[in-house]
Amino acid sequence: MRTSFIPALLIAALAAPVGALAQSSEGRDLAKLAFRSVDNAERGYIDQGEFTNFGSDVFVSMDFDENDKLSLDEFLSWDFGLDQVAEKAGRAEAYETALRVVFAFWDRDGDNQITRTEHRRSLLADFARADANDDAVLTEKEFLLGFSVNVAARAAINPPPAE
Ligand SMILES: [Ca+2]
Ligand SMILES: [Ca+2]
Ligand SMILES: [Ca+2]
Repeated sequence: MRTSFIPALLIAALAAPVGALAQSSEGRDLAKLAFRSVDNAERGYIDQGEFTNFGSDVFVSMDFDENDKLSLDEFLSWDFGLDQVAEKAGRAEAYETALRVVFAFWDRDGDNQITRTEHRRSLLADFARADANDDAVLTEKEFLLGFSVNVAARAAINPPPAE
């Protein structure tokens, strides 16, 4: 099914640039596929409409009980596709912690539910933050480096060396 398949690709791509998949051509292919999935108009960049439309698909696929809110359980039990990568790297716990951080970040009023409005606002804020050169579109690089879910998952699975 499209809505559950694409997010798995999206998250699988997160590790591709610097993570456990970095050495494999499979990882690079996944990264390209994920970006193209969001890049609906196939222009080589993502605009805000594509980004929020994609986010809305993801929201629906996560909202298991269809109450228009995401609980932490729904958020954590959703198959991000990176679970196995984290497991292999011995980072399953850090990965789950990263997902909890993203959940808390998006749950703006702290009531342990992410509403559609909170989700949409968070994605818009993420889009603005990821758009490093402020040209209102995200390149593949901006998307992978700047989107909060990507950043959190990458940090969990492939943490930067301690200083
Ligand atoms: Ca729900
Ligand atoms: Ca909330
Ligand atoms: Ca940009």
